[in-house]
Amino acid sequence: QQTGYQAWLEYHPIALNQVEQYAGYSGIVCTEKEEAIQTAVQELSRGISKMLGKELAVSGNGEDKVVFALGTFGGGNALVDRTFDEGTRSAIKAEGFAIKTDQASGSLVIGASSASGVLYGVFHLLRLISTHQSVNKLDIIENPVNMLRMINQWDNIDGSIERGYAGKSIFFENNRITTDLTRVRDYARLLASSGLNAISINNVNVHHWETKFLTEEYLPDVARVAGVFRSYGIKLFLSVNYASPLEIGGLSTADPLDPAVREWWRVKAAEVYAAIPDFGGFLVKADSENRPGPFTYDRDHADGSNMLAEALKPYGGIVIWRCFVYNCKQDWRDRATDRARAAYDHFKPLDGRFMDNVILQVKNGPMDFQVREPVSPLIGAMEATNQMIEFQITQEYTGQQRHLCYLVPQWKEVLDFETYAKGDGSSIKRIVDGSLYGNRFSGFAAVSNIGNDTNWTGHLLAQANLYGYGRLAWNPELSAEEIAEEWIRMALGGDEKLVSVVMGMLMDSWSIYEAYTSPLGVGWMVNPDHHYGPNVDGYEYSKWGTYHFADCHGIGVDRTKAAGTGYAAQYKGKNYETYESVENCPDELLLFFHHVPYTHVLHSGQTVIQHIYNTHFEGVERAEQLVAKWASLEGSVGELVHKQVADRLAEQATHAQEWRDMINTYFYRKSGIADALGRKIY
Ligand code: GCW
Repeated sequence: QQTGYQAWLEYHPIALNQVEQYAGYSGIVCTEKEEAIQTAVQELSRGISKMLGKELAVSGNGEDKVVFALGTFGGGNALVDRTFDEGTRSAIKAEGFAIKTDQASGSLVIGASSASGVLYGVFHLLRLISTHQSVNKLDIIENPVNMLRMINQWDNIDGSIERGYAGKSIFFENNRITTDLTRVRDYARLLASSGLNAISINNVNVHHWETKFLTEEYLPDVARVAGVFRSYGIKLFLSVNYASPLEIGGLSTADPLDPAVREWWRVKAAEVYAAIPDFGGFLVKADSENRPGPFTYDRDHADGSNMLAEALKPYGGIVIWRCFVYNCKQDWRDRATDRARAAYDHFKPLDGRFMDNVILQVKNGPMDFQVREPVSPLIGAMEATNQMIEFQITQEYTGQQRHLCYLVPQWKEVLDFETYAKGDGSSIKRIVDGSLYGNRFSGFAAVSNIGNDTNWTGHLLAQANLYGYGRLAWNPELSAEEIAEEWIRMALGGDEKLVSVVMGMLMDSWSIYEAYTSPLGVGWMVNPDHHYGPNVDGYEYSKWGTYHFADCHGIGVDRTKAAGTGYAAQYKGKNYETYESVENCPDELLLFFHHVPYTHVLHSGQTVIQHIYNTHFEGVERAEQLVAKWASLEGSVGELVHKQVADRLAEQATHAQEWRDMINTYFYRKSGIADALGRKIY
């Protein structure tokens, strides 16, 4: 009975009429012993055995047979060396691969310049087979577009997960690192198979016990975890506490310019690398939401991050420094402070001061992973600084994996956004892949959405977000539909009706969620703290003020340069002009940039108030249609899986009504304007 545990590596058996094309394959040829290559061999045999029902022998030679051959160029596999010419070899970068069908023998040959490249090649081939594509005439060259393709776990040592919606941590329990790492290994498979190559395993909010990960009390266990990820070509990072020298070092300061502090970090780095020679580096949340940082010592983020970077540099390590820095105690009377401005205001002036092994990690939007935000204007604004983008796979503000929300279309919009940072052709994806400014380091990071729930993500369909994130990090040109289709076929099976129904559900889901939650880009309107469910004024009247300024006259935040906080002026050229102008600002972001009366007419032709009513009524109807669509699939997916998703969708439809009713009644009572269509508003 399918449970979802295998996720997209379910490897459904291939139908008999399709198996024929594989009938001749008699073995796997591999000559190399390197760990990730051995992993690749195991993965290939496992996938083939499940899909084709045959066990393949592994040998070092198979020139006269029809085989799967794999290896690095010049690594001793004659088939690999014979198959790929000089041109192909030089086109393959560090983690890339080539796959070719050898026309003479029919053998399938995977070649790469590194062991992890071979592993990615194997997963690619398995993906082709499991999505029923022909392998008769393959001639593929693939290189990952982004250098760092990273996952951030927000897991705590007590087993809880900050913003986790799929059970407890698979890494930690009872204040120790888990002793049985089987599940961690299965997670590593999922990550590598979607193309990811880096992971930080603990929460960016580093508390008391996690601070000790850098000590001998925990380091050997951390090293064991690193070993598991290593076998899948994934580098391990740790989130570190900026105040470590105070908390575990016995020093009286963490001042980044203090020689004793610098020395402390140098020694620490040496200890970490002695335990984990290929350690990735540190991820740091500093001076953010009450976490310690260089501000305490009147130093800035360049001072703080460079100190760590200097310690890691001899080992090739990097510092990933988060830009989620803002004043979380803004007073409602203070209309000049604007959280949206904060990252840019803090970091832009520091451009050019960061060491070349520091990367700034910037959230995709200026606020915090709302269903709709503009793209962060900081991305691309620092030409002399390495940057990477941070997405949130875990659905903190997008339904917490109780609601369906396929996020790949949202991420695609962000990646395709034209910043004009260096004139035309300066899209976000070209900044974060390092090509626009020729950065030394760059890439993607995202907050994971998994826990120890059997199906990993709670809502089974939320697996598509984890998978999709990896695929996009590998190649941002893939479309949201292509990615969805791959996931559906691999995880659920290839029945055509199933594929088209689930595809429709996934592709509509973001817009449905947006429809019944906060309108027109204004965001928030959730319950403070846990962030689930509607509460229009929750943050309006909280200490962590994040405002929409709705009153009886209108709603929205004036972020114009002319009359508001000036945030719009952080954008370049045409973007600034578009957002600054109430006429040109796109509807979906109107209330993010402007405060308007409820009677303001949108580009859609509707007034703001009528738009709110319409989208909320329609949003619920559309959520109800999701239930019906999934119901039509009964029998075409396993019973357990069907029921699990059906339950979540039913809950979503009910909860969407609560959203609709709360939002509609709020705005009806504020505005005094009735629904033009006379529907029931409480
Ligand atoms: O999204 C917010 C979350 C916090 C989180 C913070 C961050 C890890 O509500 O839980 O803390 O952002 O990104 O640092």
